[in-house]
Amino acid sequence: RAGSGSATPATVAPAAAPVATPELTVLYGTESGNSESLADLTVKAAKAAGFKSKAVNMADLKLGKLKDIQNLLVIVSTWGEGDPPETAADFYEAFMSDKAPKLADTRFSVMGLGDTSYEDFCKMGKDFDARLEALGGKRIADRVDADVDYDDDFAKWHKAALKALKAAAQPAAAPASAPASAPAPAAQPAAPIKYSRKNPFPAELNERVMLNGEGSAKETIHLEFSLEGSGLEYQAGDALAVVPHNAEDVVEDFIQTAKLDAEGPVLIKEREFTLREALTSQLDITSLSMPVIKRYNEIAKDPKLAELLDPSNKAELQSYIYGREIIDLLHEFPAKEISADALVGIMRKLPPRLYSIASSPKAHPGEVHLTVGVVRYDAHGRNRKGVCSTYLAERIAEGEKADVFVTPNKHFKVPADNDLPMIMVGPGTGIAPFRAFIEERKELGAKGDNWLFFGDQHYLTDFLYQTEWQDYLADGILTKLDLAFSRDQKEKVYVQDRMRENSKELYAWLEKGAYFYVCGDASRMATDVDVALHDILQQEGGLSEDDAKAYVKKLKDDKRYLRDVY
Ligand code: 2AM
Repeated sequence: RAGSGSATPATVAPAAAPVATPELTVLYGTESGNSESLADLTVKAAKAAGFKSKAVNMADLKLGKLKDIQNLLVIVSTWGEGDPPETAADFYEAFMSDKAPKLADTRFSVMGLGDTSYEDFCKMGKDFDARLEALGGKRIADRVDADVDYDDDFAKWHKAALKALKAAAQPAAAPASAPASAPAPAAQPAAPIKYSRKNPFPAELNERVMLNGEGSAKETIHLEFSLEGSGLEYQAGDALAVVPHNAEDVVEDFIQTAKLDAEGPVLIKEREFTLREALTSQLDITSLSMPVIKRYNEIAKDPKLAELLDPSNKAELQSYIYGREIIDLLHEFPAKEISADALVGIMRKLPPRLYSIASSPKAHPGEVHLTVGVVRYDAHGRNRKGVCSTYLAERIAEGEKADVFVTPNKHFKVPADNDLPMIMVGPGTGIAPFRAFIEERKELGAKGDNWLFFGDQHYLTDFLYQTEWQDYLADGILTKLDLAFSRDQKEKVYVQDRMRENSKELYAWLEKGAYFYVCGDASRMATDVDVALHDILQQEGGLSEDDAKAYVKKLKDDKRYLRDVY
């Protein structure tokens, strides 16, 4: 009887010659954690397909080790204007330089993550792919450049890449014990946790508070959501993704401009919606990008647009896109005839927006808080609204729900050692994670010193969470608070000016092992703060320019210089 333990097999199969389990490395460069979680899924699928596999962060890989990797999958995201993720910047630089080793034995495939609304879409993926080939690597599956809605691309890519690697890694003459006809084990990503990117949690809005005083030019709101019953967990330093809806008036305007029936049916991934529903909750109806214009003009066939899309007119196209949205395209280049389905087909899925969490779960169990700057401006003769920030400001009421999920930010955390000092630079909404950090340290009973640099336009109206900071200061949890209100005097004063004024002490804190955190505007503030940091090291540490750079590099390598910038 089959299954009977006492049965002696009539024949004993000869032990098959041991076949070494092939190894596979999934190398990732991540900023908000998406590449990292896809790398983890790829590793699971690789293991299921018979590989010995691990995920490696670019931040942790020595360049010289690259040549020892035979089977390599790379997942890397692109940030801002074609930049690598913060944690991958050093690796990227070295990899693109002539220090990179020859890769004669490496089989590879690359998946790039990006955002089609940026000009240098998926530049990192493209660079890694081209460089791996130039160094002698063998591409076993085509690169994929994925937009914010990357799930389907990822599924296709990792299945194709694993299949190709499997075929290449397996000796042509398969051992008798593994008949050639046996199907390879299907690559299966891990079972998803209940609430996730794919299945966001409807979180109830408990409270919304306007943080700016009357007369402020800013509109910054504090939001408290309930995570009760979600099973969702987060840590201070993580981000919350919010899946917004478009504004009703923007949707109506869109439908009228396109001269379509709001109640007519459209299909999106085989699901039927009315056009109004699709434009409200499913599609990115605002972000204008080259791919959107291209797809639109396949229908509109406007010669002026065709001209603009010509590669020789790249600069003109960029300047056309600047400050415009899809509705401008519909107005300025009306299509003679466009069906609802065709129009829907030019747009991408409405992407979630990430916000740095402003609370510690230890201080607010079952809740998550956000600090959101509401975006409104005029451009090209129309009022524009930031999709998600105005959704949070005016389209959900207290007691209503918004779809959310947590995206971890593994490195942006309070120091593991409770005694080490923290220096936090967070002007504007950059304050958010530092409110979480201080709450976290208070709950932990951490004794390390804490120093906050905060700035905004005016003391009277824009001192976000003023009373909380003053209480922390009185309690001694906050050791030092330096404020830069840029528009309260004739000359602008910024956080980096306050850093320079305190250069001696700042240097002393760093020498004592302080962590240095920056959150907020990436394009100018974070760059200027970085320059100030280098200057302070030269001035107070007596370091040369190169030594100051090396000091900063060491801070980064030790994960003591951490940025969450956007
Ligand atoms: P400003 O708008 O008055 O110039 C938060 O938005 C604060 O950051 C504001 O006080 C803003 O000042 C300031 N800010 C603007 N540019 C900055 C920069 N390059 N470095 C630091 N802070 C900056």
